[in-house]
Amino acid sequence: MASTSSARVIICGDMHLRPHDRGAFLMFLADLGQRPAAHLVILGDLFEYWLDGPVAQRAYQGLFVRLQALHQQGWHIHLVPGNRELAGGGYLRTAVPWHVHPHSCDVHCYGKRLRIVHGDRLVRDPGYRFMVAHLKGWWCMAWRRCLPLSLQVFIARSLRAFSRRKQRRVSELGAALSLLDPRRVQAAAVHCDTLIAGHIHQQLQRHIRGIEFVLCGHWEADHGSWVEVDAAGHITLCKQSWSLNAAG
Ligand SMILES: [Mn+2]
Repeated sequence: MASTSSARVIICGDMHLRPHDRGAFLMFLADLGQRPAAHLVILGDLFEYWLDGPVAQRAYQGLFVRLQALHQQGWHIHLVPGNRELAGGGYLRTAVPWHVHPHSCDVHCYGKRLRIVHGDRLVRDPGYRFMVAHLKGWWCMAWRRCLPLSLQVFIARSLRAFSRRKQRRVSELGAALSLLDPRRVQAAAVHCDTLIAGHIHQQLQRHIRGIEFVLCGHWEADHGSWVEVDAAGHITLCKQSWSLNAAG
């Protein structure tokens, strides 16, 4: 679907970029540089996994340079960290001059109140919630800092592989959407009209318990989907493919 040049807010997430990735999302950022400056909200899982430190900062330099260029052109960049950025710290916060919103980012357009979240808190997944609580515990943070980086990378990759296997099983069953908990959607949308999320890797717009609910989709190497909001608060679901031969 064509994108509108009058967009005031562009929302995207679930890029799952690997170090030195130069696929569709980086080309998308280059395309944004040709458009009038607006707000870009990245709603998490920008990275396949993020281990806070100089190694990660160097590995994603190509991405950060593109985001930095947008910032210099007047774009306001926001990050709502996802579950892949659970280990994010000072290096992530300062990698780009972006606004980091720990849980959600609220946007007001012509009296319409939009809330942007990653979406991991909207699904029924007790195992995942236990893991998040565990990873965010101070003792786990301290323990992780004592491990050599190679071991941290091994653990992060193992968790990713486990999560991918689980995701594959769920999508084979066509059950990703059934994990959505309407009560959680309702609770997350208190005091807002529209809730925009990612995490489920689907793009849709529907009403759940009286709330306009939008899933913004995800990114692969050669294509991606996102959401645009214009000055009047109209929401457009967008998707596009890029030729990888054109990758710079
Ligand atoms: Mn996620």
